[in-house]
Amino acid sequence: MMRAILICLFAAVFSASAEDSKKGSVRITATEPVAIISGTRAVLKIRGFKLNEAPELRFPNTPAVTAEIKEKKESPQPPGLDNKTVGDSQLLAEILLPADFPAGLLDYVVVTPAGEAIGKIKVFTTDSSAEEKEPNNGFKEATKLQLGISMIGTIKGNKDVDVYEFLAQAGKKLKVSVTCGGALLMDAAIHCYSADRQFLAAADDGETRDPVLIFSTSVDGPVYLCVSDAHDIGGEWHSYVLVVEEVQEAK
Ligand SMILES: [Ca+2]
Ligand SMILES: [Ca+2]
Repeated sequence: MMRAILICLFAAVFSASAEDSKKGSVRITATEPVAIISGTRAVLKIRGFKLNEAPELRFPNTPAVTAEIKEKKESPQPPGLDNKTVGDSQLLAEILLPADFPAGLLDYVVVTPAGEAIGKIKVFTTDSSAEEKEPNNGFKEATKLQLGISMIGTIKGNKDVDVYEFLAQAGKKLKVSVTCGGALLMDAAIHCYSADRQFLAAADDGETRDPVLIFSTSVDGPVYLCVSDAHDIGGEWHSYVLVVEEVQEAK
């Protein structure tokens, strides 16, 4: 009798945990790149759990956007990270975004036999975004940055640093933010320097591992921003968006 009860209990627990694992394990951990551009045929990689079983990627709120899954596979283990945390599978899809698609967030759903995973990807227009220009590892090679324009960059390899230059006005409060495609895989940090290469400010983690820095300069002139990974790790899951905006003071 006792044996039968134990067997029943074991079967119930096993069945519940198998069901939980089936339901709860579809998850997105990162996209690469971190943003896509309207009017382009974008190649988007999505990383997570159970994504290599996905037959479909769809856009529930935007039927004009179409996608074709080109590749599904198990993800290689990134250096210094554990696939149990950062996701062990990925898919690659080609996405066609209409030219008049507005900047904002695009909702998407990865459909798998084990359930659905819901995600959002940033969409920029060509005139609201720019791309970093390598080489940009030093002050002399800095990529020029304009306030309010979203700069898409990548920490391409270990110890890569991306340096940007923009013109600041004395006393104007500025907000610098870096958003990664997957903060589990990339731990972005910002360091900020004056025209004469003096350290001004730095940020590593904000509300998440993505940094936000608010500061102002005492003189007009160029300011340098260095974006890096806090652990000096770079690679294929390390794209980010950098934006510098003026903070509007409350009246
Ligand atoms: Ca660089
Ligand atoms: Ca960070």
